[in-house]
Amino acid sequence: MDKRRQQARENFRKMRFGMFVHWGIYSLLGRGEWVMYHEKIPLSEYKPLMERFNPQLFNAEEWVGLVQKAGMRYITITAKHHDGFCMYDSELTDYKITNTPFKRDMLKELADACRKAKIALLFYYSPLDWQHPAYKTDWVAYTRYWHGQVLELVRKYRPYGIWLDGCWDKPENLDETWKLTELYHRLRAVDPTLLIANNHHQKPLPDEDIQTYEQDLPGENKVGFNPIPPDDNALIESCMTINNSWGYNANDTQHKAPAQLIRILAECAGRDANLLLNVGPKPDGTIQMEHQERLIEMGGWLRKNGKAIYATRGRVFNSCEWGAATRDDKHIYLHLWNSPTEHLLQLHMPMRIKSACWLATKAPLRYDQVEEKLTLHLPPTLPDPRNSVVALEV
Ligand code: FHN
Repeated sequence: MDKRRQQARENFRKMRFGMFVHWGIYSLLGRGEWVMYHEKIPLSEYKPLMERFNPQLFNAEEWVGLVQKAGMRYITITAKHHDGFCMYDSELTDYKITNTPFKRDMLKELADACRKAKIALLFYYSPLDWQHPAYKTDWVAYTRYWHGQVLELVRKYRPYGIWLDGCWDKPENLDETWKLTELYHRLRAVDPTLLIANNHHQKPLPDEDIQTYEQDLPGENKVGFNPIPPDDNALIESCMTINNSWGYNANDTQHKAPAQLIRILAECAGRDANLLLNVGPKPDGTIQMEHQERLIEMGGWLRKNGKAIYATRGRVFNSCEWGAATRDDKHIYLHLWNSPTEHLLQLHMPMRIKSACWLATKAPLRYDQVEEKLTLHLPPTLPDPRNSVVALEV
């Protein structure tokens, strides 16, 4: 593997936390990104939505500022979702944002803001396309179209990676059907460092870098479409929504509590995975306050505990009923939110512990270690009920 791509993979793993953005003309209807399909809206009624799309409050610098406040290190944004509408100035279609009243190339503005702030930017692209006539009638022509769009995205905007989603629509003989290996080689001829994710829910192909889990922790399959166990040769990333919707849904008020989101981040890191946490911007270009507030609270927690998340590795213990665990060269970090009874946490610890403290305050913590048996004496209530991190120096 190209050494620059290997380095890009390592850096991506260290980022640990990214913002997923699902944004398109569907946001005008406020009922999620599948509204055209679920409500059987004919193309003749759906496509004219573009004539109303004018998100005058969109400000790429503000979005990047929120990402930084949240402690996120990258953004993965929909360049084109299943509806086929392009949120960038594509040369291959007129069905695009620069042909709306907004006129501006949103993806270019975001790419410029990310470059300035050193935030990595990846593009979600849906090979599944509900509007393109060739999708159903001329597979060779459609393959040329969608491959051409992914190539133009990489050539024009130089993203950190590409995140494909929709090949599950034709799952048989995946690589041959979608000509994935051919596309990946062409993409890497443009940019040898490019990372590739493909949310196809099958075993990762050799040239794919990121194995994705959707609304599930890695290795779990609670929602039923993440059956493949984590691949040791792949980067692992879980993508999750804050409520239950990817695209803006005005009626979805089931927003996860900040504590739950902080724990999900720790559980992903504990499984050696990144968390890609989603927002669905409104048709005016702003991100709903309930999501901004949660992200800012996560950023506050990360400012005190980020050492236990960024640049750490997971898979420290086989199970962590009390929370999660991560590690770096000199520490094991225990993420605690389910305090054991009697407030004594007993662990099998083959390494000699040199010290134990609360990461956020550096206050020491009493412990005993007899050979490989470590006992931590926890207080009756944990200092941070959302997730209290103990740093064990090894
Ligand atoms: O159909 C898409 C859905 O709209 C959304 O983009 C998620 C995000 O991972 N992926 C697909 C559902 O599996």
